[in-house]
Amino acid sequence: KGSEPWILMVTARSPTNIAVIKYWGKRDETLILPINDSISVTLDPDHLCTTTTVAVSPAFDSDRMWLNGKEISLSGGRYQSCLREIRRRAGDVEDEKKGIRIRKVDWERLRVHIASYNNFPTAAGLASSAAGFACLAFALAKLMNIKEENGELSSIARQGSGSACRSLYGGFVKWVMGNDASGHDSIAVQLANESHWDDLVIIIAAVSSQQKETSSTAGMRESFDTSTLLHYRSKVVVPRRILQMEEAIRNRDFQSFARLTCADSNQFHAVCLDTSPPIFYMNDTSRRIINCVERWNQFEGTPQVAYTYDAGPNAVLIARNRTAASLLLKRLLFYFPPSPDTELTSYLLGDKSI
Ligand code: 2P0
Repeated sequence: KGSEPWILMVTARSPTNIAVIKYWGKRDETLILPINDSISVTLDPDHLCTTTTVAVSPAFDSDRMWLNGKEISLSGGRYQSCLREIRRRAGDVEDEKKGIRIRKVDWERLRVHIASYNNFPTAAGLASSAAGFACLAFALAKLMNIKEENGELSSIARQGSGSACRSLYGGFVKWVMGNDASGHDSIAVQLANESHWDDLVIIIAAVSSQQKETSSTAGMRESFDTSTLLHYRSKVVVPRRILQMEEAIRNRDFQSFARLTCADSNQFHAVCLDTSPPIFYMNDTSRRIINCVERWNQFEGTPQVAYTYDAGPNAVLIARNRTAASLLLKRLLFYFPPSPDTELTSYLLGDKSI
């Protein structure tokens, strides 16, 4: 109003996701295009999520960002890609109450401020960039009045961090690798929403608070360059598994879901071992948890729990229902009594109590 500088803000929240068919390896590092499709489960937004506020004002003279209260540089290629792609699609914005009118062309000169918070402890070693870039793309798109069409937003989040594109949807999500060199068809699609299979209970066993030694970005580059298993996996194994996983999810077939989830996690870690020099993301505790789950599933005759591990030692355990989840928690607490370095947290897909 008048000559007073105005400010327009949007706040969004985005959960992280856990891949059950893993993404590992890029065919284009700048556009972040993967060498295979992947499938993930998006966690309940009440847990492991990022909250981001984006603001625009004529008083701002540069793009700036704060992460958990500390200013970080936006000069990296990934932030720049996201900001450029978002600005290119910006639309007209009008706020009658505040008397603000921003035209499409104005967005090129207007600067934004971004404040982002993760609600999960960094000590848990689960600080994923997935929730962060999904939230950033979503909040900026709302601020700049961008119409979401054909997964375009997921394609922008993807350019921040590959796995981020899957966090724009709830439930079960597939990141379609696409074929085009431009990356416009490398987008996320929802396979089933969060209520489709709400018996499942996700438990995260944080077994180490240490930071991983090899980042995902560097790790997958090294695997791409040196592991023959990775190329066999992406061409032969994953395409088949994707179809089987889609069917298992459609039919809520836990036996197939668990078999595929565990097999894919194990193959991903086998690829890491097949990389030169080898990458070790799991530790002894991770392997002991695998043993514990495998033995229990074998004893029951039918799988009760699936395990999956990302680029770190923490176990993500998916129980078939609440009964299996409470039995699992009891077992874990018995075999791995709490110590300052272990932490158990349960994340439910549907109901919020266990
Ligand atoms: C996944 N991970 O599908 C796989 C499984 C880790 C193991 O996506 O370089 O942080 O930013 O695209 O997305 C981690 O990789 O890597 C990851 P960039 P990102 O969830």
